[in-house]
Amino acid sequence: MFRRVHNLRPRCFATANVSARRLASTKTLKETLQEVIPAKQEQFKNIKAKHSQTVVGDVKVENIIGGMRGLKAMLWEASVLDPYEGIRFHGLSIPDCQKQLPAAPGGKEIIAESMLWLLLTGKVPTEAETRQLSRELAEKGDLPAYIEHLIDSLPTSLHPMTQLSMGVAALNHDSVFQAQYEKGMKKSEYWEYTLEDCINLIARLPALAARIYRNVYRSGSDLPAINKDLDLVGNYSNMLGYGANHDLTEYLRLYISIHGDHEGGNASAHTAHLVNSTLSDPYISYSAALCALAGPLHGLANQEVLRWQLAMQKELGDNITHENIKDYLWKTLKSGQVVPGYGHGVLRKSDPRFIALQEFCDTRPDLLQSPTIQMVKKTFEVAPGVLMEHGKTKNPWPNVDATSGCVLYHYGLTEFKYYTVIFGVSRALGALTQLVWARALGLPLERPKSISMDVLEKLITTSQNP
Ligand code: CMX
Repeated sequence: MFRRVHNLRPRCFATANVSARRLASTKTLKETLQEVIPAKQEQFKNIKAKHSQTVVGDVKVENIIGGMRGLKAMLWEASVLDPYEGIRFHGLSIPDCQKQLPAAPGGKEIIAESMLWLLLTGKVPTEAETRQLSRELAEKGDLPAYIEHLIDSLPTSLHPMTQLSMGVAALNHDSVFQAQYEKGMKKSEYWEYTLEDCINLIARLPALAARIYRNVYRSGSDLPAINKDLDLVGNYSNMLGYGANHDLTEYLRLYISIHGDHEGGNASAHTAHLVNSTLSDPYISYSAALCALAGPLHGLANQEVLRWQLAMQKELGDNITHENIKDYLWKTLKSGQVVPGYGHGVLRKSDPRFIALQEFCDTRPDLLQSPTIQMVKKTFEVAPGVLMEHGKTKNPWPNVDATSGCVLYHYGLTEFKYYTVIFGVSRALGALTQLVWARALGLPLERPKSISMDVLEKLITTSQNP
């Protein structure tokens, strides 16, 4: 499945508790997984055998009626989200990843392949491993003809996210997991075929997403062929038609990498996990996840931020001051709408992904001059104060979507209905790789208990009068 190359460079393990360096020949992704899975299976077995009845938290009524916020009820190995510090991928913060994960040749930003490797194995890949994975993804990246026909037959007025979800679902025609399941594979083999499907899907997402873009916004113009020497996002940028813009390609690399995973409880990752727990294959599991991502409280927020910012720009004209942004924010809130790009289900500080993207802008003079980016900055200077005064949101600080789309807009990728599709290409890194772990650990069908309000009231009475 993967080609083996040899490399005697020292390589570090990323997991927080493993800082050892070792000398080793370069492994394939599957070989690396075969190495790390037994220890994790042992850890899981031990927890299950010794601690199944240990109480590690309690369930409050607010958890039941409040969308299960804060309820620790799901295993997810790739990342942990601290409300104040933000995301860590296998113990590495975003700045750690920016220092340690390989970039593209000639580039500086993290690439999807190195993040994918980290999320899946918990290890920082070597340069050679990263290039090897890039080549494998490029070799597997072409779309089957039936998918091209399907996508080309859709009305261009159909939302790009609906098209993406349909295309991903239809790719399950080639699911090896499904084929092997029908033949009667062993449970211990589930993860291997899940891995194969996940890698094939991640490889094909750029061509699928780019085809949707070309059909909807470029009259169905032809896509360039996949360049086997380029990384996944380099090819994606090329296929979208922006490959000549090095800065945009670098931005897409950074954005797609750091947006790849955000714990397991977010709506898209959780949906993939839930659907896959029924042993639906990774394609239809991720197709369902994309439907969750398409909601304005989740992934569609980056589209909504742009729409909101442009409406503000139109109304306020050239003379935008802190004072009139404040008035505009109040107008939004008083009309009963949310301020897109602000607030979060878990975070209680500015999102480090927002900070990383802002830092990217700070290194490019053209972005610093951009009226849209300047407005993001000015809004950031005012919005938290307004939201605090408004007093509803638990987190008045910006999330990643407060800025992500505005940079794309500046670089000429102005079709903001498409932005969530880019998020969909990105979120596959986390949501799909963790399906491999769910199957390797043999996690069961997910099936929480629901109760009615009458039952809840009885439970409340019993707990108040024990
Ligand atoms: N503007 C106005 N009101 C907001 C708000 C915002 N940005 N964020 C939260 N609130 C409101 C909620 O609507 C809720 O009001 P009600 O009590 O009337 O229902 C109240 O504040 C409490 O909400 P919360 O507990 O702080 O936030 P939730 O966990 O319920 O929701 C989120 C989180 C992201 C959906 C919410 O902050 C929001 O709607 N933000 C704007 C949309 C957005 O940017 N989404 C992208 C999230 C990033 C991602 O998907 O990764």
